[in-house]
Amino acid sequence: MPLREPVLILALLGLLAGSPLLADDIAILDPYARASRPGAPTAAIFMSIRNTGASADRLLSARSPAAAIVQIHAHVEVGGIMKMREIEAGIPLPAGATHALSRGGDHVMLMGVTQELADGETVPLTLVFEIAGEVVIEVPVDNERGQPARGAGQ
Ligand SMILES: [Cu+2]
Repeated sequence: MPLREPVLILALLGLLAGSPLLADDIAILDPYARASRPGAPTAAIFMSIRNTGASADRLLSARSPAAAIVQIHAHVEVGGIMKMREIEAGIPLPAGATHALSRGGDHVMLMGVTQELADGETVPLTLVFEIAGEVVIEVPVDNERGQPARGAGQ
């Protein structure tokens, strides 16, 4: 496959530059972590995952030394209340698709966080894909991101 070598080089450049990250046919775009609240034992990680390959893949699981338990979560409505639920089958990634992990939607959940997640720090995260295998990224902590606007001066 003639594209193979350029993709590999891009992957190496991505690793050196930090972002975006390419590992074979998976690109991780704009990852960030956010503590549920200051000092909380839980946190969520958001990003966009792009499958740039020609075949479908699947995000199976994730792990991190920064938390005792890492799960892939979805938000589902139960009786009018949004609750988080583990996606045990993982997240399917059709060829060419981009799947957003975002506030109020799917996310990587850290439980039993072993370090306080302060702005400016990074969290190591390993994403395990069915086809692409393991993708290791450093996720910057950004507790301010995605806060709804609350008017001028606040
Ligand atoms: Cu969650």
